[in-house]
Amino acid sequence: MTQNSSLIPYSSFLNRCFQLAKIGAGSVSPNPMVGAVLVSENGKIIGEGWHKKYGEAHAEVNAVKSVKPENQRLIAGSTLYCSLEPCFHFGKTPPCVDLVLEQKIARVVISNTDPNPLTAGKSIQKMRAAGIEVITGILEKEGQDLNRPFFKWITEKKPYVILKWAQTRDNFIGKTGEKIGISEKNTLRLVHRWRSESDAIFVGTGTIFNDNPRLDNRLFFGKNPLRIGLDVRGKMDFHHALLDDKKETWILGKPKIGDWKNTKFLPTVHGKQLIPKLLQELFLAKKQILLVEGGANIHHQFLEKNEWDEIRILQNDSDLLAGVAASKLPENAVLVEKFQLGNDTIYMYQNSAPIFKIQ
Ligand code: AOF
Ligand code: ZN
Repeated sequence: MTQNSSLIPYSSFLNRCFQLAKIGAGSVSPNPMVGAVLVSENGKIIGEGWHKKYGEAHAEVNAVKSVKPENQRLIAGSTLYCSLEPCFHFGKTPPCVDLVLEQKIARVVISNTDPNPLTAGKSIQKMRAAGIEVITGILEKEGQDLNRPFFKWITEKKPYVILKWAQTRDNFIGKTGEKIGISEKNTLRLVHRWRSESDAIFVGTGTIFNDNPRLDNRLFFGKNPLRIGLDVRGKMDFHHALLDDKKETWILGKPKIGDWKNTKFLPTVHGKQLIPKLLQELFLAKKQILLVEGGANIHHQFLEKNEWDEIRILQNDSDLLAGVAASKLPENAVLVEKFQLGNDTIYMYQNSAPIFKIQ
């Protein structure tokens, strides 16, 4: 169904679903972020829910659970708004479509059909067959934008790749052999937020030896992602933070003897096969979002293969005059957002290639 002015109320409730869904950022991957709103026949919101944590209850279940006892009689006959088609299958949780039927919900308004082959329109069919009015495709593009990593993951079986770098106004990302800070403190907090919303962070050998990064999330709430460092020749030593074995870590390179608890060595992932092999390993490990923090050589390899989905550049207004040059922005990069944080300007680009074909 296409959108027209008579569907504006649908849009506003679905926008609320998107807001709710986003609370799950960083906690639900590799599942999608999903929000649901229950609206009674007289147009009042009686329940709201979102998918909070991977493996736990889905948005629809939380929306039904949130209804106050005095409003429970209003569920039958109500309209359920969901940012994604309710699931059809028994996964880590039972099918949400059965909950919709049990609760005698009269109408369901959906933004996106679930591309997961286990659902993929089957719930829509089942609900229609049971006499429920189902309206789909409202704010479809916005729904897909919300879950770009999930759509790519399901349709291409690959993680979503975000290239991130900080640069000076004159396009330098640093100096060889010297650790220099470019971004301001508040901007670093934003970077840690991005880390918390990612499943893995990757850096190359140059960055490890230059900056000795910890690659953790210490400035924002939420989780620490998997740390990945490239060390083909096994030159890292125990003063490197990535070898502290304190957090889940992959080292792409020569194994080091030791009693490792959280560190895994993947000796075969390098050379020409580096990117395809890494993406495949990440997919198998259910890591959906990869943040690539550098350096320029690593970014270059992802750009050359067009294996990237977003580029996020943090540009400080200072000049460095000389140093390591930032990667060149590819022609297929589309600016989708730009904002200011103190003396830093944040540029967010997306790859113009569509991730997911609108059916
Ligand atoms: C929904 N509502 O809130 C979400 C859905 O293993 P499970 O049971 O958690 O199922 C995961 C799949 O369910 C996921 O791949 C996607 O297809 C769908 N996610 N569906 O009805 C939700 N998060
Ligand atoms: Zn579900």
